[in-house]
Amino acid sequence: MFRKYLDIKPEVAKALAEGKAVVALESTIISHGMPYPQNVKTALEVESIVRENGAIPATIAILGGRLKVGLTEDEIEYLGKAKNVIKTSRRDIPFIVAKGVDGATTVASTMILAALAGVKVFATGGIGGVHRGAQETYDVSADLQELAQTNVAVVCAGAKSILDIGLTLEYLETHGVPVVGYQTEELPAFYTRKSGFGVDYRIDSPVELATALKAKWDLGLQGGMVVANPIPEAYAMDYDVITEAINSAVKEAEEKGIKGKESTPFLLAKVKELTAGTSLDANIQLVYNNAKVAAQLAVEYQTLQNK
Ligand code: PSU
Ligand code: MN
Repeated sequence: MFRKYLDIKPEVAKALAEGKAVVALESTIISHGMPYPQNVKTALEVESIVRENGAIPATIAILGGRLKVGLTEDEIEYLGKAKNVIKTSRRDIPFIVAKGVDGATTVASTMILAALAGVKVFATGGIGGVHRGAQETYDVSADLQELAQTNVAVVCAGAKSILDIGLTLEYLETHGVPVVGYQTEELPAFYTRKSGFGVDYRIDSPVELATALKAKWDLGLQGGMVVANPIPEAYAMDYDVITEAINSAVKEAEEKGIKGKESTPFLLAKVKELTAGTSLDANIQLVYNNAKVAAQLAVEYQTLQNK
């Protein structure tokens, strides 16, 4: 039934049919997470890195109401420039399809489309989570509920401290979502390698990660996995600089009454502005690093599956 809504890029369809590794990539990071032209440049470079590490990239979005698993270079360029692309999470998908318009997929909706196509591994920058002050606002990203129910592993650089990282971890624990540290015992906080919070398990190699993922799904344990991969040391930001920028961004969002789906994009843009763009460089580098680990994981997972 769902197939009539779905356009899988031929190269991706072929890889899936042949049991080759595929890595899903999201598009909200392109449309709402980074400015043009860095967004397009990064998205294309991420695809190359996935290829260099032995997997086929599938950037995911909704274009003209069609669910696209795998975009062409022109489509990525279009998404990066377009002004009217709608940030699309789980609840939005049916309406973007029904109206036949363009939607950039968040972590939640990218997981949904990846799962429909049979893609198991996904690389991004950071996931959404429980926002600071959520005790009052109830602002909890739909990404977390998606991780609880959809079978896709998400390689990210941890959670940004625009969020309440402690509450985000509690939420994931309640919903049975494993939070794995890739070569780290501490959960990274996106721009920095440290957050002050531990991970559930430290895993040091892609094959070990793949083995755990396969066991999870073979056992029918529904849901995803957060693979938290720290930003490379050379690109990590100064803890005090980024903390101050984030605190002032959160304060400004509160004062301006920014709510709902606008909240995350507002905070991301504000932090970038306050750090004179150095956070954008860090953001780009950590996404590259996640693409590499995701491709390696996808290759090992596929090797186990094909045995
Ligand atoms: N965090 C980032 N960069 C991003 C996002 C989050 O560091 O681009 C995007 C992702 O697409 C994520 C979404 O899924 O924001 C979460 O939005 P919300 O909090 O409204 O669910
Ligand atoms: Mn929200």
